[in-house]
Amino acid sequence: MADYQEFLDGVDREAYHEGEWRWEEDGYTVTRTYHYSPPGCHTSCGILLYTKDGKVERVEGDPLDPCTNGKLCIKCLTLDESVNHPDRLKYPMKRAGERGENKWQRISWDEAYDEIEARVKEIWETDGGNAIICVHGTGRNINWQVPFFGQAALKTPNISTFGFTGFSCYMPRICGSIAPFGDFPIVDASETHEDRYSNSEWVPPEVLVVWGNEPLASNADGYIGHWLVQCVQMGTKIISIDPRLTWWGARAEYWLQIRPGTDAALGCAWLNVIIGEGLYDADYVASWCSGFEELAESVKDTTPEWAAEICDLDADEIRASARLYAGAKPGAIQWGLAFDQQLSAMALCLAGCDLMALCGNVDVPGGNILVHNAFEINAGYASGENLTPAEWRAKKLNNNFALSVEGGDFVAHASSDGLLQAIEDGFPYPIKMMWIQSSNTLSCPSQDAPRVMKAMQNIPFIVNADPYVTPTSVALADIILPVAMSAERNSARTWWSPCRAMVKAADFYEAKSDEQIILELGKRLNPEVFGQWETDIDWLNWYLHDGTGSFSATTEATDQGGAKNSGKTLFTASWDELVRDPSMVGHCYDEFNATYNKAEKGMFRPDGSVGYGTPSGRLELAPMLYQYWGLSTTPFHTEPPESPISTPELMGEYPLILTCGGRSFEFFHSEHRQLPTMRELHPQPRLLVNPATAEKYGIQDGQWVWIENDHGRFKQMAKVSPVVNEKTVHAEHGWWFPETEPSAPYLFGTFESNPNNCTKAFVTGQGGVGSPIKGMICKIYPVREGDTMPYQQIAEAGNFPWYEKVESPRQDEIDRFHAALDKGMEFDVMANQLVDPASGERIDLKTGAKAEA
Ligand SMILES: Nc1nc2c(c(=O)[nH]1)N[C@H]1C(S)=C(S)[C@@H](COP(=O)(O)OP(=O)(O)OC[C@H]3O[C@@H](n4cnc5c(=O)[nH]c(N)nc54)[C@H](O)[C@@H]3O)O[C@H]1N2
Ligand SMILES: Nc1nc2c(c(=O)[nH]1)N[C@H]1C(S)=C(S)[C@@H](COP(=O)(O)OP(=O)(O)OC[C@H]3O[C@@H](n4cnc5c(=O)[nH]c(N)nc54)[C@H](O)[C@@H]3O)O[C@H]1N2
Ligand code: SF4
Ligand SMILES: [Mo]
Repeated sequence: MADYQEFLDGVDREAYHEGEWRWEEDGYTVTRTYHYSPPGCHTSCGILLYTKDGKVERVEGDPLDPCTNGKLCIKCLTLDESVNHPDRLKYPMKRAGERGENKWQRISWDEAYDEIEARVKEIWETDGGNAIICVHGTGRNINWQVPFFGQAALKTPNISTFGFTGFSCYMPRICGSIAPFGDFPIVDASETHEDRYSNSEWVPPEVLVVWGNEPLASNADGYIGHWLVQCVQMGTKIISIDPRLTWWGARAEYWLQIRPGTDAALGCAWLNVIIGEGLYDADYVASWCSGFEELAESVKDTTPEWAAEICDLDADEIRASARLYAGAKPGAIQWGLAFDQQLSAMALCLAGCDLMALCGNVDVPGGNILVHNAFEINAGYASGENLTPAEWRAKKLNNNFALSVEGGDFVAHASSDGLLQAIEDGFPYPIKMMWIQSSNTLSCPSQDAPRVMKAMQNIPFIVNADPYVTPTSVALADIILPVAMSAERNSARTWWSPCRAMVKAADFYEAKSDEQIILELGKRLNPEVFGQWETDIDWLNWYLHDGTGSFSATTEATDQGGAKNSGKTLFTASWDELVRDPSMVGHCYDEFNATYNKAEKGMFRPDGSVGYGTPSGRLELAPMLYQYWGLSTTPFHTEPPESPISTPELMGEYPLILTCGGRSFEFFHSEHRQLPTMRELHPQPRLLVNPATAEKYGIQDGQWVWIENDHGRFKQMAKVSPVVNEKTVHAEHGWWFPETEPSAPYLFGTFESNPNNCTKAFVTGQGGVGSPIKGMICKIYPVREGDTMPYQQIAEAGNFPWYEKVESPRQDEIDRFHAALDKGMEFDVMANQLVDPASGERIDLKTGAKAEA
């Protein structure tokens, strides 16, 4: 497809019913729409759904869709398998036995709603809305819906991806770019233009740095990987920074096989070369950036030789690759999850932004463009904030409550560690209910999964809304609600551009869409707000036209720096028109995102003045917001907590570096494990092991091996391959085995292959952000008959024999809290003081000293 015009000319537009959203063909009804979760994905691609009698029978890519040009991944091509699967949850169910027994009784939606309504209202009376935790997973099609529900209906500020220490997905990159840039950068592969690769202003990046991301398998964060393949076909050169050889590394000018968890050192070294050799765009920096002196001073000693030692790279390659990026006009950086899953998260994100800014690659064609959600349709964490009563909102369990970090509350989510602490210790107050919508908490996001399961057993009431029965449901839920999949759902979304609509083409038993469930329950819990909307489509129209608030996950960032909280969207058509109008048929591009050099045009600042959406109006190489948040204002490297450098004494026992979670084409996190096609292609979890390492430890290709650290162990099947080096192994995440025993303690084998037996809660980087998921150490050895399996071990002893619990960094305060409560004192959460109800005397929890009210 390198010649895009040739591709377009080759498509028979009439045969594909251009301008039509639905037609009849060979006995099928064909619906032109977009896929978005469930089943999960971060993006949404143009599909043609072939249905018969309300059932999906076939799916094709839509070649007339400008976002994707008819290309689909295997997950969408086999959508019929996931939507029609017999394991799907068909009716609302209530637990009939003990938790874990997998005994359920079918109930009606009304019965389910009655019970949920009664429990929520009781908690409001006794403990306040803050005693409810509202849980969502990654950026599926619930991003704006579930937070709004949590705030406006459950009336809680405690909304988060529970279990996921350090906000270690995307939040670091969002906060880390909002601070220096005021907006979020993505690589310009022409995706904001409807005429795509033939757009007259657009050019492909000259050099693309693919860094801690595998865009082809992950299509992560609203970004589709094959856009970048098209760029490569048009001449873009690649630098791959990845411990694993990927499609990108195999085609790269430089493949930097970095030691996991050390990227910030490499970032500092690139900055050192680019500043030291004068390779940056001096005019641009003088006109548009601030903080250059401070940055230059901070990286003057972080030489390639210094970084080579830390990163296990060659100094000359570091230097040469830095020169290649700096010399490119334009250069672009495609960053990924590895940025968030290390202790250096915030510093590394800043290094990435500093590189983009220094080289003049921000908001230029083929560089890193700064984007908003199309038409400023920005409902998100802020959209329902004011609907939570202020007293409960103030009790959000952010890092101030939870951790020892100073700097506090700059991420919109509640802190997972704060929540874990509240559940485990009742500190600063007990948790009474958990609402889970779109997360398989036990199998996927929870760091230290066995600990999290044990903690969740303390929560009196748990509801899980999911299309499938999951290990989390069986182990912990009291009510489970069947969720409609995307082919059964009316919805709309913007994650960047264009705005897209999903339209219902099928039905599945009593499953309801996320929007319907939220609306129906919302009407019971907060009729004043949810009573405005009669149907899901009314609510979608609100989203398209009025659903304001900020996309940004940072409350502070949007108050301080961003220009995104515009208060009104610019979209004027109705949801119905978006779906049906021949000029749109499901998508609509906006002007803001298609415009380059927006700072010159006064498009970032609320008052229309020239500049970026930062406090100073400049690209802040040493951001003021970092200072305000209590973070270092220049990039620096933090060594992983366990590594050859931090803990040489442990390397005898755990000689290998462990990274995990690289995405595969077949699965989205813990999803898709039921599907025959996926399991045929990818039957078991794979541990990548270098041939020399395999030989050293007596491991054969295809053999089950234990991966073990000082915390726990899990087993995966060795895939002996040279794509990782001798020192490193790479494990997969999200595995459970729907074909196996559901009930406890086995729980579909959710602990057997879970790398999160080995990850830890309460271990975070600066600001309480980032955790070292992608940079651990381990040993590997073959699984032998008679070995104790993780599920047995966890059932019998709660965790592994050599398990070391990481306590909260504020354990002394928790102990003081409990001692005081035992003596009949009360806790004033907002003042962080213990109060003697008889005398009125107050003690500061932090210091233990007497305090004033
Ligand atoms: N070791 C390790 N652990 C990791 C990672 C890693 O790299 N390594 N990655 C982490 C990352 S980045 C993230 S974001 C988390 C993700 O964690 P989660 O987002 O919690 O992912 P899942 O466990 O797949 O849970 C999703 C559940 O939601 C259901 N679902 C899918 N779509 C929808 C929908 O539209 N509506 C509703 N109601 N339900 C839906 C699915 O059936 C599934 O059961 O995992 C983290 N865990
Ligand atoms: N098919 C599929 N797509 C998905 C998901 C899924 O589960 N399945 N999950 C979604 C979610 S929530 C997310 S966050 C994204 C994540 O998607 P990506 O951002 O692409 O992240 P990963 O696939 O975890 O890892 C990307 C690359 O980082 C490399 N890597 C590992 N450790 C390090 C390190 O320390 N430094 C560097 N530089 N590289 C390292 C891995 O080898 C891998 O090739 O994908 C989203 N899309
Ligand atoms: S990126 Fe792949 S899985 Fe996601 S919507 Fe597009 S085709 Fe489907
Ligand atoms: Mo993620």
